[in-house]
Amino acid sequence: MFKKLFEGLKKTRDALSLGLRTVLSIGRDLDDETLDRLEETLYTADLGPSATAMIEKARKAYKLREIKTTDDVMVFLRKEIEDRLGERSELELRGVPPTVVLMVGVNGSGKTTTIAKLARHFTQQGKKVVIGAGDTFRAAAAEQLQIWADRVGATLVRGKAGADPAAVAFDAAERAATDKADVLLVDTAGRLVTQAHLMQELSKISRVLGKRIPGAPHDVLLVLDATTGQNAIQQAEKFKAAVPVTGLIVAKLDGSAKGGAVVGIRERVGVPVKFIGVGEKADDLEPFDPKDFARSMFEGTPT
Ligand SMILES: Nc1nc2c(ncn2[C@@H]2O[C@H](COP(=O)(O)OP(=O)(O)OP(=O)(O)O)[C@@H](O)[C@H]2O)c(=O)[nH]1
Ligand SMILES: [Mg+2]
Repeated sequence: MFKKLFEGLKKTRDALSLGLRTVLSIGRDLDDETLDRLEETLYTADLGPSATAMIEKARKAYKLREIKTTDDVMVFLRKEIEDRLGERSELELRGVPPTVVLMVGVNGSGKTTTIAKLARHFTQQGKKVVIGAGDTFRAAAAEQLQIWADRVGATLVRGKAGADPAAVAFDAAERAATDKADVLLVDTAGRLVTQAHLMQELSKISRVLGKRIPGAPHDVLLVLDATTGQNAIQQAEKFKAAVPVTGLIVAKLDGSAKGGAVVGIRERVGVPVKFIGVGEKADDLEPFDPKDFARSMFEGTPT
């Protein structure tokens, strides 16, 4: 399990490694210049403002002689990253099925692929999964999902091309309820955060689900593209204003050297990261583990 995360973070680790190795090769004793250099290095993996904040803290600890060596500072930074990422937070199914999960995000962030991965995650646990093809905007979207649904053993509920996505969501909720499914995963079309009417459409889909299944959607997952880096923070704020986002999924971590942005995103958005996507296949999804994440980023440095 840990291996996939480790491989997924390869580009990020590569971005960090030269700088970290240089710092660590300087010698045992820490100084201000080395801390500056570390800050720059963290920026190469898109840690952004979190890098500045962490180095500030490290500088204070250094002044107080709490950390003295380059080894100490690596341990310090890893712990900082872990703390900033928060506790591990899993996607849990409720006692009363179905648990309804609404997937939202900008165009191409990885929503549909992530639905397929989640469907597989649950069917493998013997759960009954219904998927709602709420992206009625692109004709190919339902086709893409049908192939995935067949492959992972989930039931797909789809509407006609151009149908009201909220109506499809309602039908899918109906089906999930009558079939006594454990999980309903609802896909939505990608949208720009500036498209006000499309952002409102998400609230409508959310409301309609709640009309058929009490408390639904129980989770609203925002899928972010890791290659977006720090900009994902603004995206998340806009989605949070439209729907009650309960978790983040950072997809395409494998294709990004900006994995460090996850730290800032988690901190600033204030919503836990539930999963990370580390590839295009159905099993390239991992529950997010802050400890493993920090460990993978800094692999090869003193512990
Ligand atoms: N490498 C990699 N590619 C991914 C990952 N997740 C999704 N992709 C790819 O990203 C592209 C877009 O994925 P989709 O799942 O269609 O994205 P979407 O958010 O549903 O897109 P729209 O519905 O058009 O908004 C596809 O080519 C996927 O194979 C991932 O974790 N890693
Ligand atoms: Mg899609």
